[in-house]
Amino acid sequence: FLKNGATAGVTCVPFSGGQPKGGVDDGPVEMVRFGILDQLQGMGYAVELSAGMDKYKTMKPAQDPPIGVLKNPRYVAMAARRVSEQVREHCEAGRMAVTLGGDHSIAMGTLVGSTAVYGDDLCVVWVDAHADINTPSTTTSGNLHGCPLAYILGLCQASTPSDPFAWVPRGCVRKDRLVYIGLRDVDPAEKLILRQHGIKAFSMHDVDKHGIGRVVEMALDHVNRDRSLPVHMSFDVDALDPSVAPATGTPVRGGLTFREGHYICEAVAETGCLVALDLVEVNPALGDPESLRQTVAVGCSLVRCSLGERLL
Ligand code: NNH
Ligand code: MN
Ligand code: MN
Ligand code: MN
Repeated sequence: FLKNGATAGVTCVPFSGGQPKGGVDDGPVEMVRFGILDQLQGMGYAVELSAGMDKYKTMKPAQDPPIGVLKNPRYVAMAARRVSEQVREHCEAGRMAVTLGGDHSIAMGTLVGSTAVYGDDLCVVWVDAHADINTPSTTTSGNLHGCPLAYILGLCQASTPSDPFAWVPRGCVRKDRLVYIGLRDVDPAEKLILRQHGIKAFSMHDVDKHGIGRVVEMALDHVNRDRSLPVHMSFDVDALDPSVAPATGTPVRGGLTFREGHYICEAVAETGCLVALDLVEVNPALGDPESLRQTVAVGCSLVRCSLGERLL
């Protein structure tokens, strides 16, 4: 799919409006400071960086009252819309779209961007402790980073003209082309949604039972049996165990080990099908300097592995 697989189109999204904790907006700059762009160049990629990352901080609307329970709805929608345009440009140009967050609400944008180019052939591998599939009516937190997939899959009510998310093409990702790995903190209403819509998910229980090798194989078999379709991987760093990635807003114990996380990335890279990658929820403001360094380092390392860095 990649006309020029050797170019990485990187979009930095310093955005935290999809959840209440500050600091996750500094995730991208910390990963850049750690050297992710040079590292990708060192691997042989040309790096094309989206312009205007400062805009995300200044685009916050003066007035953004909650809509129902949803917090910062206009801000989240504006930021995600901008992300969608930047990711679409990278995909159109045949680049590997790499998006560094930021909280996970920005995935609404990355998926609109990638599906605009790859259509409903696009497969989504969502690596997360959480399912991020709450609708505006099921979310109890009102945090939009817990909702992106409900919009993308078209599980929310039809949009009204005043809906800030009216630009999101409902159902741009097919339910049978989404698969989860790493789940362990799923809200009761989300469990119902997954069951009702037959959405495939591999929880940490499945990782324990089958081993990560078999789980990734089964996950890819589900969405992309012939390994012929384009894949977008959205990796929430909280999928990793908090001992591996402590600096994140909603850590949940019992997560992926360092190697399990990397194995997923290596195995997806090996298929040659990856066209877009999100690495989100790195929050440098949480924890001591060593937790920060460790989390930023593992985030960069997951990106490199997903883009084909090999152990040997
Ligand atoms: N499900 C919860 C919610 O809707 C938590 C979501 N938090 C995340 N998702 N970090 O990845 O608010
Ligand atoms: Mn998430
Ligand atoms: Mn099609
Ligand atoms: Mn999460």
